[in-house]
Amino acid sequence: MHMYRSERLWMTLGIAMLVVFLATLTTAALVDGFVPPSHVQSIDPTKVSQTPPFDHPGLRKLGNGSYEAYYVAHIFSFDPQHLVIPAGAHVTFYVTSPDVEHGFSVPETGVNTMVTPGWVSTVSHTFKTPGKFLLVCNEYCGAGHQLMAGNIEVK
Ligand SMILES: [Cu+2]
Repeated sequence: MHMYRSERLWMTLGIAMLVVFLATLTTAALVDGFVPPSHVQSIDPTKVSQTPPFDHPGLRKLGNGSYEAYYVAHIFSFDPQHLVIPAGAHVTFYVTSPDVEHGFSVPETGVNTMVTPGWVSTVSHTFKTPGKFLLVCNEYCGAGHQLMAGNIEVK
């Protein structure tokens, strides 16, 4: 099969770019530990209020300075609205929604995830210094979206 030199060149460039992108993706996944933003844990969105541990959202102590925080994001508030955690705590947030798509963001901390009905989103952060952090929904979720906020107090 005859191929022009320019065809061969472009095909080589295309394959080389593909190899570079796959190598970057593989390196990010294996070396840097990057994973898709959403956890693979699923939940029936119609039964969130009856499904443990989301039937009693809040903070759970695991020991060794680690905590789990279970949140339900619904129109137009977070449950719990206010969370108090000790300084230095490593908190893993588990967030779900029984209604529509929401956002879960704690500015200045890197805690930021989408909350999709039917799925449990997970994000972790170590709160090193005391202070009061705002928790906001950063996905437009309806007419009361601007009211959807809470706070996290680190003592
Ligand atoms: Cu919202």
